[in-house]
Amino acid sequence: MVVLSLGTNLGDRYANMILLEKSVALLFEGPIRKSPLYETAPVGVDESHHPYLNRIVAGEYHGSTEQLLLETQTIETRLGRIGKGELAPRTADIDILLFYQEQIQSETLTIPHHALFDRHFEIAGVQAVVPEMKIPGTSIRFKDYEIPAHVKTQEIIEIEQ
Ligand code: PH2
Ligand code: MG
Ligand code: MG
Repeated sequence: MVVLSLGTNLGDRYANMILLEKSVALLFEGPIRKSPLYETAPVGVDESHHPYLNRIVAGEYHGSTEQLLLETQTIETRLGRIGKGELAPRTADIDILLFYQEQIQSETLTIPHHALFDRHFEIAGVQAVVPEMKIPGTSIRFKDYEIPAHVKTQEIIEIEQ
């Protein structure tokens, strides 16, 4: 399974999220698994930024990690993301959280995502969509991973299924 985080904190966030979901569904082979829709405080950025809508999705992908990165960046650009600033508010943000059991540290990619275990919505969303998946490099399943207390304090609101 490949697991992505979809995010938006600018403009019509609900419309942006629907477009993100539709675009990503075309990348995956077969059915797509979706977490609840979360509203989350921006993490790692200026606190004045708008809250994000985030949803974690999973599916099968038959290309390479680099191909997936290019395809997700193309979707971000098409949905109006301006520039590549990691910390800027954005209409469309797609982060690659997991790519099967791969562990990658390259110039362009860090997989699992560098903040996966530090962001409450990311880890909760992964547990919702791929509970049986093993944390890469370990024999621990995500459903058995206990989220540390300091991460759980980040507020996430479940808006809808
Ligand atoms: N993405 C970031 C930085 N901060 N905060 C939230 N809540 N959601 C995000 O998707 C997010 C973020 C960079 O990709
Ligand atoms: Mg993000
Ligand atoms: Mg991002």
